[in-house]
Amino acid sequence: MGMYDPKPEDRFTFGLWTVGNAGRDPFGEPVRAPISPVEIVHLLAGVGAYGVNLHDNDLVPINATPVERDRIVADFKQALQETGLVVPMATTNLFTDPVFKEGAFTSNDPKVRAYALQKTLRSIDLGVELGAKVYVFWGGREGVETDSSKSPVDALKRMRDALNFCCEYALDQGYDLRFALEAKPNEPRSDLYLPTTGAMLGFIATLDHAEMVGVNPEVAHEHMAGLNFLHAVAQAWDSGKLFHIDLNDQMFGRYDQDFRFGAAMIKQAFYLVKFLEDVGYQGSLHFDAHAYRTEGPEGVKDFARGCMRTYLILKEKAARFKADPEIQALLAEIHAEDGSLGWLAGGYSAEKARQLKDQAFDRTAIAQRDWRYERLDQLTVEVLLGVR
Ligand code: GCO
Ligand code: MN
Ligand code: MN
Repeated sequence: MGMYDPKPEDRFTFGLWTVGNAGRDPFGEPVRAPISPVEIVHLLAGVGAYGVNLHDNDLVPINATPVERDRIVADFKQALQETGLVVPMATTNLFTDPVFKEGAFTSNDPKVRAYALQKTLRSIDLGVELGAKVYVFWGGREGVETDSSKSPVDALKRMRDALNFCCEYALDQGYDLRFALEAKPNEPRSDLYLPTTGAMLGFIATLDHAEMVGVNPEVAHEHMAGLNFLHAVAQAWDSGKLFHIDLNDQMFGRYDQDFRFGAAMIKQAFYLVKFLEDVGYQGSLHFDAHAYRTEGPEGVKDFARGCMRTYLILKEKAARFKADPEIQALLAEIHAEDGSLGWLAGGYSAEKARQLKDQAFDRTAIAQRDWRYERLDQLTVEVLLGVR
């Protein structure tokens, strides 16, 4: 077994919709034959993944009868049993069917809102039946093309009502389930509500059961908005809200690319992996991406293996960064403190405020400091390029 081969303890997961993606895009028809959920489970087990996640309709078609549903779920469970794969996360498709063209929880039509809620409750039941401990809410079509159609305050209120209802439902059923909200700035709507992870964190504080709701940040979504993904993840972590993560890659300012993890912005991917490993994030490492449209069945496996392998390589690079004497010496210098301002630590007091106002600072001398970040960054790049 190679050192970059995935193991179950790495907690790598893929959605049915990721390796199952048939390559349809706004300009072209599917290029790959459909793969059944049972086949996907075997494919994922073959490449060394730990788990598989799903939308309700990735597994059970929207028109399935209860009898068909039970048969499909039984076959799927059998595939899980045969392979040892688990289902750590589930979610609802509230975006594909035309009924959701104007939104789901935030739709102006109360029938659509109620149907979206019904679909979600059923999908929560399915997820729990399959063993999911995290339930993701991605808005999908919760947004607008024209703000003349809807008040954004009403949209937030409707979203809040729906999530409060779902929280109460899960508690009422005695489910061991936490919710993770996933932000995206645009696509498929022009503007989606709650467009960033930071916006989601602010919104969660307004929910009745904020303690059971966290976030599911996605690399591509923060990058689409031109934001630093690491900083979003760090804020979620700091708030105790990093319940799940969607790994993929995306250039700033482009269409929604969903590239293989590490395919586009390797340095950002490195800092992210380093952070997750440093803080000891224990949730799933979920790849929400798909193979290039040029690929057939072998390319899909190359894609899935590549996501996991790149993560493990970057994890090893992070260890190398930590063990590099020159990098560590520079960091020790950068973070050194002489302790002379130790009295200011530990929060406010009237005495400290008085003392601080009297303190003399030699601004010009302080400003002389040379931080050596050019050297530090070059050393980091050299670790990444494999010459250190
Ligand atoms: C996207 C989203 C979705 C969600 C998925 C799970 O850009 O389409 O990332 O893939 O993650 O619906 O909630
Ligand atoms: Mn996405
Ligand atoms: Mn996602």
